[in-house]
Amino acid sequence: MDLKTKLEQLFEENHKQIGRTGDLDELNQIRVNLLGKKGPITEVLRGMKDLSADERPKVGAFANQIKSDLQDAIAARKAALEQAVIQKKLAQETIDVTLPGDQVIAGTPHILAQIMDDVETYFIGQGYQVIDGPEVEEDHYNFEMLNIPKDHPARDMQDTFYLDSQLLMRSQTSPVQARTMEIHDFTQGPLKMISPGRVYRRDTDDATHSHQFHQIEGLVIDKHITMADLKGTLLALAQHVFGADRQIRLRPSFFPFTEPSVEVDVSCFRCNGAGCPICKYSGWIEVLGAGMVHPNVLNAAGVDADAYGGFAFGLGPDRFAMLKYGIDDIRSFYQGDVRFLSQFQQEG
Ligand code: FA5
Repeated sequence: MDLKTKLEQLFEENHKQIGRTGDLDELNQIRVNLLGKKGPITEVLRGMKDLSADERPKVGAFANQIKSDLQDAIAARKAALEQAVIQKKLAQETIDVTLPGDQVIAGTPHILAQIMDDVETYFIGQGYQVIDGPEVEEDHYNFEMLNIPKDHPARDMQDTFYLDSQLLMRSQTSPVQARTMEIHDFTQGPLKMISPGRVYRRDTDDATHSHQFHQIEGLVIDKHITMADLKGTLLALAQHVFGADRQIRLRPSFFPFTEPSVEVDVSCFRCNGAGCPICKYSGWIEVLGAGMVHPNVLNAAGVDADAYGGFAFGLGPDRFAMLKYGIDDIRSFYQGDVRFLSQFQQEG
């Protein structure tokens, strides 16, 4: 076979192969095999030395033309394959902007946390400190410092979880007042504090009782504090939580750590005092306990009861939330049912 026919054949075979390949690596391999130093074209060019002087330039020009055509074919195929890769990638990355977006469900603080935050923020604005205390408490602070010695019948008012003879799960937030009074330096000014937190009682769970619930304790100790200060403080609190039109009334009660002691009712925010199922047709709803701090409690904490006095109150945020939002079962707060809890989106 003469060189020209050989070159034509080479062109035919390889041009077809270049057109057929769908793979960039394979195309590169074809290029190396075909045009490389040991490739068939170089081989043909080497054979030109045996040609006559007349034929050599013709075959040389033809060989160069074949080589150049094949190079062009490889470059064109390479460009087409690279373009195909880009198109494939673009197709995979296509975003359908008409698809509905994923719904992001934002959490919200628990309704009890919201009520407690609100009451805390309110009292901070009135110059009160917020003070924490331990939930595992000593009998000494939970009862004895609060004028409830061992075997005193008042202990029956709060059925308590004991851990041993001295340690218990606190049954009220009042021990925090005892702890704080004991260390407060009254020469530096009055004591105004609230203490929010969890408390525990051996109450049987039902719609209005939980064995674990929350309280917010309030305490003010200074010279010349009167029952009028207590009443004004609680009226302003009731109006803040339950609405500006609310009134309060104090009824005599008993707590060992306050004397006199009162139960505080707020005028019904549903019926405005006219009578409805929420206030059991009395026009009033009981919301908290309070009183003037008993001199025995002041003395036990080392505070001079002749020079200082004050008031204290203890409210149940669980009951506040039930009243405010018309929730009829306290257990709803503790069951973690998102359908219930997500109703109370935080405002603002
Ligand atoms: C006390 O615990 C007093 N330490 C409050 C106090 C403080 C009075 C300072 C005077 C001065 P009492 O046992 O009434 O009081 O509880 C206070 C509030 O806790 C109640 O008004 C009620 O809202 C809430 N509470 C009591 N027991 C439960 C319970 N088992 N489940 C849910 N809330 C309760």
